[in-house]
Amino acid sequence: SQSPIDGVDIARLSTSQADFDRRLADLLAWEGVSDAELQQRVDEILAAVKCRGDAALVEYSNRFDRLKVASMAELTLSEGRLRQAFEGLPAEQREALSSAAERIRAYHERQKPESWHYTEADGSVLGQQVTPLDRAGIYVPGGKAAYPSSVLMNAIPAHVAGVREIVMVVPTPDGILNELVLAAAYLAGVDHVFTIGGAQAVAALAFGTETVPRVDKVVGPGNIYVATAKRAVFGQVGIDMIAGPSEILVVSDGGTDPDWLAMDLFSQAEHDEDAQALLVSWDLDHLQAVAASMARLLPTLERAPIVRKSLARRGALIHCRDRDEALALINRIAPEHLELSVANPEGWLPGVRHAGAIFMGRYTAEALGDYCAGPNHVLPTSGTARFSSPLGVYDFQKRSSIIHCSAEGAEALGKIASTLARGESLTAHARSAEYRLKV
Ligand code: HSO
Ligand code: ZN
Repeated sequence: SQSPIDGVDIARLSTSQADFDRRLADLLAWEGVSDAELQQRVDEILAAVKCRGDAALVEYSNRFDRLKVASMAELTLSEGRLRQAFEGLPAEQREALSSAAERIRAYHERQKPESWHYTEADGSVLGQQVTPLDRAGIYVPGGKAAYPSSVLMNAIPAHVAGVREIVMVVPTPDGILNELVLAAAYLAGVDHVFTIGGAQAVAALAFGTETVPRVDKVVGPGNIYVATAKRAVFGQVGIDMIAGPSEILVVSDGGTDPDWLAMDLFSQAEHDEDAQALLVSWDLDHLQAVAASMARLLPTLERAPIVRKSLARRGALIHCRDRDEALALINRIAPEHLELSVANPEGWLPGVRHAGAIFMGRYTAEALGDYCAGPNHVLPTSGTARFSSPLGVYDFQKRSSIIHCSAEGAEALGKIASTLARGESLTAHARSAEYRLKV
């Protein structure tokens, strides 16, 4: 049921088709595989950086990024260099980046969780203290995948969380620096920037070297080497998610301009040949109208070849019976981005259980959220919105439990603890609790 006659090669599905469930499952399937050979190469790189530090970083950077540097000093950017990048931007870019940063900061300020405590009748105090990580490492991909907006989205929540030191790594293939990326690092409050990348950069952040400070958590997207390295160092350090290709699910009631929706779908499809753009509607004529818009607009895109592939590989126009069936599809797909292009999006919200970010109404293009609305654009992909959340301030903090017993409290708890401890045959535990009993 592909219809290249319409000029756009994209799957047409209908929930009434007998094989709909299987076809949808095939479309959604995504595995970021790394084979045994790749795993082994990554392990070698991690081991080399762990034992030879800076020397290994210099060698790998020369080899993989085609550089000719002699020491880590040449792979270190000063704060002055970041400021210079910011000040050197054309005014329009500088202002856009600054307003985006301000809005992202304001949104994340609201996310800050409070420490809390309560006092019991006997004067004992119980609570939870929230503290930031000491150091966070941010991986920024190089080359064409380098997104300044992602620098803001990763570094600002860390900064708002109160992280003391933010270390950024970004590869510079052939020595090419991205000025917008450096400017974003300057705005977001990044403390150190090293122009290294790949598995070796993840290793440097996780283990530390003579020059690169060891961090407590590594965040940020990367290619398959970076993802494999992040998986491997997890446990020694924290990591964020391992992100899959970008996805969008648009649900339309038929009342939005088809050209707008076509471009919304393209906006995610242009990220990647494996990106996923899905449109769901119960209005068949509307689906047809969006398909016609897509056919007309696709040739006008800069990244038409990528969009074409992504739509043919993983895109779909899905016809469903009604609003309830659309909601069921949303929750089954658990999309990274959900656009509710409908008349009364608030009415839908209580029914949406799984989605990374929800874009409400006809005017909220997903692209606004990618850059500047305020919420984070680092979101759970590949159905992981079932159990995880957008990157946020909470990812750069942890919680400590607080227990402060009064003499009376120690008495009451001591009896319970000693009984349970004796039940576990842990008598030192029992006696430690009993010492504090008055009788
Ligand atoms: N849509 C991407 C983020 C992004 N878009 C960056 C443009 N630049 C996250 O899924
Ligand atoms: Zn995007």
